[in-house]
Amino acid sequence: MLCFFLSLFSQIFQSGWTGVNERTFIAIKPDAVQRKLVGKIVQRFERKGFKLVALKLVQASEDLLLEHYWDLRNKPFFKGLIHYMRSGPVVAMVWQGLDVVKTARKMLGETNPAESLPGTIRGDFCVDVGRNVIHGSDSVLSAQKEIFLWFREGELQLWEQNSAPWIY
Ligand code: IDP
Ligand code: MG
Repeated sequence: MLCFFLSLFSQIFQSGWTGVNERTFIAIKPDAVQRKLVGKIVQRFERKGFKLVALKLVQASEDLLLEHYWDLRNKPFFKGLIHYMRSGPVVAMVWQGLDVVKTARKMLGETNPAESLPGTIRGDFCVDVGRNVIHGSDSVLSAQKEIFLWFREGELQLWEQNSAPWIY
């Protein structure tokens, strides 16, 4: 286990996934897809100035979700969470930019929409903690783990964002 984390740490720093190249994993959950919120949510990250590196619509398998939410396996809501996440397709994305992990979490709001300020995604688009429309990695390390879990190498696009000099 320790070896796994040490190797992830060294990968983060060797791969240059820091500074403006920092990446995070964002998933638009099945309720938001059903409620036609995909465009509005993607637009918030675009408008902020972050760079889209990967995007796909996926029906997540049980195995993938068990691994993704492994830390929560002993929570009373775990079974319901897996069921919710399997109830329809998810829009899986990777976004890149300066401090993107922390900033994206701020853009999402709190886990419970009732505690999320207006102006955040959960504050504006949902009311129930069990239907909170979006996932975002909570640290650079979990972002790295989640990106490897949800995407294959070739699915991440390397491209020049023309607006970068106007953002940085
Ligand atoms: P996060 O998504 O803000 O990081 P976590 O604590 O990692 O929050 O929980 C993962 C997901 O589990 C939440 O986004 C939410 O969908 C679900 N969840 C968390 N707490 C509860 C709860 O008390 N009841 C039902 N679902 C919950
Ligand atoms: Mg979490």
